[in-house]
Amino acid sequence: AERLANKTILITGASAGIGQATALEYCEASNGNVKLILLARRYEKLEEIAKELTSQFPNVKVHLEKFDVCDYEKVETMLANLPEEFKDIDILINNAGKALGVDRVGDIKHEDVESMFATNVLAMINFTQKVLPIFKKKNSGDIVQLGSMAGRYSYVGGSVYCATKHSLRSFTDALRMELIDTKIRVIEVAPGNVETEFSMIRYKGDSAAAGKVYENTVPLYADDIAEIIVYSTSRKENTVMAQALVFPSCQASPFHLSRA
Ligand code: 8X3
Repeated sequence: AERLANKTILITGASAGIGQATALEYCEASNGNVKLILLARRYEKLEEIAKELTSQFPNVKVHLEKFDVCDYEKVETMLANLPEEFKDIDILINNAGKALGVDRVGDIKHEDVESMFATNVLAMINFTQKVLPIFKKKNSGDIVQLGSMAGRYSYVGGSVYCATKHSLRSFTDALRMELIDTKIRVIEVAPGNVETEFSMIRYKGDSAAAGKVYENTVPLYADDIAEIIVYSTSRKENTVMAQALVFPSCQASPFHLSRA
């Protein structure tokens, strides 16, 4: 808790799922002694979340931004215009991401290809580049990248999504090497099946198909990944949890899933 005290944490995709759970987990781990910058397109959701967090943790400071991470050119201004006490970011959580469809190559809509690469890759790179100067200036800071087992394996129907998460992993590994002479930590957390809105979005609202992903399993939940994220950013300064591949106990790869 002491290591997190008074940290400023920026979370993209904070309106639901892992992003939302991570905001709560930072509050719990620090007893509300953190400053949260929460970004999402759905501002009303952010307002609900902020209300809950501040009622539970009266001393937490929360700043909300209605923000589409794909508005690349707006990131610099957003960071520059943060209220003074939120400007000095300590932890960046590149959480916003999505899969769209399970179509095979030849049938994938180009707009889905663009949307996945825009969010999972280009926005992630852009945020990293725009926040990095803040970290370099003080020679500290944590960058947490939401990878996926899809960045370790490829599977049928996931060509583009898997390519985005492999891209994230390559970018992240190179960045860690580039920062070897600094105290900036680069952390990749790569989940397997986590039950969030993820599958509803992948299956474009087909709740039967989305539900099948987790059927007869105990999947991970958003708060399980949030725990790992908070853990990874509260290690001693000499410790970098470079990569964490995290499965539910019934899973060992996209191809090994036990349905009881
Ligand atoms: C989420 C897990 O199954 O789409 O990144 O690879 S999966």
